[in-house]
Amino acid sequence: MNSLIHLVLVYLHLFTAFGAFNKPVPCKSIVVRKEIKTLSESEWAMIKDVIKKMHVDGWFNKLAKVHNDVYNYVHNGSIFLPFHRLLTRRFEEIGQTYNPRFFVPYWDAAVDFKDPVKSSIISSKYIGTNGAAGNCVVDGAQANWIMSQPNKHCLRRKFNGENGKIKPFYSPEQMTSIIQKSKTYDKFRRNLELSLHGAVHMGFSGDMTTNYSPNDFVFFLHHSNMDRLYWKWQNTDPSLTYAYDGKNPNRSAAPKLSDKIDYFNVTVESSMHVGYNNMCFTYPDVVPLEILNKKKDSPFAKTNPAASINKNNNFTKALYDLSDATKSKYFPSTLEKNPNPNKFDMPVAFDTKSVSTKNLSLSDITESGNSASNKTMYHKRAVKRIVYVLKKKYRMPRPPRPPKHWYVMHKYSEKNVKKVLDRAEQLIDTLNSEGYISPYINELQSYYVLRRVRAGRKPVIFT
Ligand SMILES: [Cu+2]
Repeated sequence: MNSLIHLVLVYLHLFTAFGAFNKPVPCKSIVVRKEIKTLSESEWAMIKDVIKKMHVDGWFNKLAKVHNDVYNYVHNGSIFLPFHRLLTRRFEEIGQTYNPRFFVPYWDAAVDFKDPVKSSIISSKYIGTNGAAGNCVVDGAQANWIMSQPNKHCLRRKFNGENGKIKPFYSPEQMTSIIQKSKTYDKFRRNLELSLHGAVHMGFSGDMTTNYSPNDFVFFLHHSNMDRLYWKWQNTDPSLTYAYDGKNPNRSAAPKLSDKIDYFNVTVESSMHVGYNNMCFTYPDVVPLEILNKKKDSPFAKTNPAASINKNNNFTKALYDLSDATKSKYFPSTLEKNPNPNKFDMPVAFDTKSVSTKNLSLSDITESGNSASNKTMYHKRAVKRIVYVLKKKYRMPRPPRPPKHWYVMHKYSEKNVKKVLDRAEQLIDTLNSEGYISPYINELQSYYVLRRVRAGRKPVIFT
């Protein structure tokens, strides 16, 4: 008898334990969140039209208030990524009630790391430029918007650099290293939140450095990108898809997958699996594991994720030229035979506005009077000259350290921030000391020039 009761109890226990992990429900259709620079004219016009209507109907104000109400809980802790995934998705779902084709594009700000204001995104065609009088935004998709949270004011931006510039962001190389090196969820969350996440908020300032940052559409473009990097990391290994550990501020218990996310009243677990449970979106350069594993009936089947993306392109190859010591310390996946494509975030990105043909002219890097018969000599001298010019001119910059009020506002521990940023700076210094030229520097062509000459071909200026 006793053993029967025991058996029943064990059965019940197993049953409830199994029941606690709800089987994710696949999405019927999935929207692909494209990079903002890759949108067609009509796609961008549609998105601009939808966000304008959302603003008129008060949705920006509502979501900015939500973000403020839960601010101290959803930053500086484990719930940071699931909460912002849900907030961005909620914004997208509301937008889809205005136009079913709506999606939240992402802005890969890392690509524009060196001199962010040169990005074509920061222009009247896209999201507008720095605030004018009173720091009010007067051009772009949100020109002259008046916000009501926390009180009536113009949407504000006050770029953090000198002369209307934005100080450097973290690079795609840094993001790639974070993806490859973060072995636990909380390490990944911390590396992302404290680096590129903070740098973009601080770069724009104005509303972007208040609790009401969703007032600025840049917030959603940026968090779409944060979410892309998170979803990418989740797909680097099956054990990471549902990984969740660390600590949450203002909560004593350890974070659990069954935790409800404040305001949205859904569990962390149900938001984890993109492509399921209303998380009906993906990104063009994330290859879900189920696609890599050729799972049948995947909700991603129609989104055509390119399995080879980012793995073999010329930008990724730049990392393979680094020394073995640097590769094993910062980019261990470059030493793998057949790495998972999600372990790289080095997209081929070519911003026509920021590529200057003036910065490096042919006469800067070649010498006149070379003949084909003097090829070896010519290449040797050309390489030497190019390396000299490039190394001096095109070092990767260190992003600025956050100011004191940023730590205080987020309740970040100064020690933790220092640890993350020290390591980030070590990578930048290492790359510079190896003479690495990032393909994302604005003078992108110089990189190709160098590669061509090293390969023994005549340098060509790309225009
Ligand atoms: Cu936030």
